[in-house]
Amino acid sequence: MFDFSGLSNAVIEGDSDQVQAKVNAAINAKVDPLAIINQGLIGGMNVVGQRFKVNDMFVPEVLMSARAMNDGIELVKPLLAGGEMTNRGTVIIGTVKGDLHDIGKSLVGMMLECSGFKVVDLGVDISPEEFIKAIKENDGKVLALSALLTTTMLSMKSTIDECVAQGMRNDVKVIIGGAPISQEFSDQIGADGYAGDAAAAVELVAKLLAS
Ligand code: B1M
Repeated sequence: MFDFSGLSNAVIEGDSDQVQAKVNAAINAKVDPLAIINQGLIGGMNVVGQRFKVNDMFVPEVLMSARAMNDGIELVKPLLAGGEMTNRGTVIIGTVKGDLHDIGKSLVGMMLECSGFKVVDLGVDISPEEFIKAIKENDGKVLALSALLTTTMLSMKSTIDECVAQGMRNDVKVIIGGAPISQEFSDQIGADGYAGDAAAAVELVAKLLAS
């Protein structure tokens, strides 16, 4: 059983060199790549979140932790790749208007890509109009919206409303996720589904495209 606490602590300390060393050790020990991400890297980031909340950590430290986590993810990424070479469908993903959080969204995008979907990642602070434009330009079959702030959750509804207004709602499945999001909220705003983490998002997209 691999001890993930050292890896999590390196993320909390924002020590990229240590994160990379410990991720490499885990890879060499043949630890499941998803466990490295979920238990080691995200496990550390969750502690960062709790400390940020009680002002025990501040923005520069949080950003260093985020960067260290991303450096670790980059090492694990090639192990997750190798899904089907065919495109199982194009997913347009982005963080909604007013929201700059991109770590979870990027993780979801990466996992989808590794599972054989084509992913168009628009980045952060994306308006409903920009999402619509990307769906049209890329023949998007799934729209994946991320929000981390309670104040930006409503932008998910505006984006879905814009799909309806453009007459595209029946042509695109909409999934939503992010720390403040729930299935109840998904039902309220008329999304096709909610996923709590990246693995669940992959399952949900596959299910929606099969139906
Ligand atoms: Co922000 N922040 N932040 N922040 N930040 C939170 C979200 C917060 C909960 C912290 C807290 O107070 N405890 C809080 C929100 C409170 C609320 O609204 N309820 C908060 C706040 C208040 C703010 C600011 C307003 C702070 C300020 O300036 N006063 C500000 C807002 C800026 C803005 O967006 N306009 C802000 C800024 C920042 C930083 C820039 C410093 C940095 C972001 C860096 C970046 O993303 N490049 C940051 C960070 C890092 C966090 C915390 C600490 C960590 C978020 C994270 O990356 N987690 C966060 C606290 C927390 O969540 N514990 C916090 C790791 C990531 C892997 O998890 O994003 O949840 P997560 O993604 C998960 C799932 O949610 C899910 O899968 C992922 C993998 O499991 N998921 C999806 C995500 N998107 C999905 C989409 C899907 C499906 C699943 O389908 C489409």
